[in-house]
Amino acid sequence: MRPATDALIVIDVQNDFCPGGALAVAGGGEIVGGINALMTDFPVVVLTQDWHPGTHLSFADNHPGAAPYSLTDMPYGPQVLWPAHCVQGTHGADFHGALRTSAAQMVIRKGFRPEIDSYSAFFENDKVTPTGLEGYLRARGVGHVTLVGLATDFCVAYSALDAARLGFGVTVRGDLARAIDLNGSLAAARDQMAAAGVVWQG
Ligand code: VGL
Ligand code: ZN
Repeated sequence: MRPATDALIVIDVQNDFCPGGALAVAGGGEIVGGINALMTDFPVVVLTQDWHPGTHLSFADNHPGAAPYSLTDMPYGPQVLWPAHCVQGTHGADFHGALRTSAAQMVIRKGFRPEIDSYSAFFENDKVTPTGLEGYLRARGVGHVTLVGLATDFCVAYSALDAARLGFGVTVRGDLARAIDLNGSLAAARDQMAAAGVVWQG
């Protein structure tokens, strides 16, 4: 077991991000076994769950005429328009069936406000609205977070960058994460994480 100050944050290992899902990430299902095994090493385990209302403005369907994966301008900056995914209460929003969810003490839901997306586990995409995860981790005395899950270049990377900005030590297990890789987003995310001092393993 790692020290009491070490947390594992499992990002969005949900059906819609796995093969067969609405926003499937290639290889998304193959990381589940390794994540389950890693959970046993950590005293603090948190899961995040992308949790959108059907009216969410990150969905291309809610912008008539807009194509999935195109960009739009939101008050907080550019926003990719995604296929509808992880709609609250649907099978797509459920965790992957093999994920050992019982090992987690905390589930953070994010992206529930229709007008703002939330990639990061810490802040919504305006970079100021908190999810509550920082307070939870600090209250439990956490100083270092290890991140795994989906997708490497969106929710994992945004979470890693926010964690580093908040002063946590941050490791991303690249072998237990998979990327969407939209227009070079994986290379850009890896550069930003490296510049922020995030340790990449795997
Ligand atoms: C994610 C796109 C939209 C992710 C969530 O989990 O990386 N990506 N919503
Ligand atoms: Zn989403």
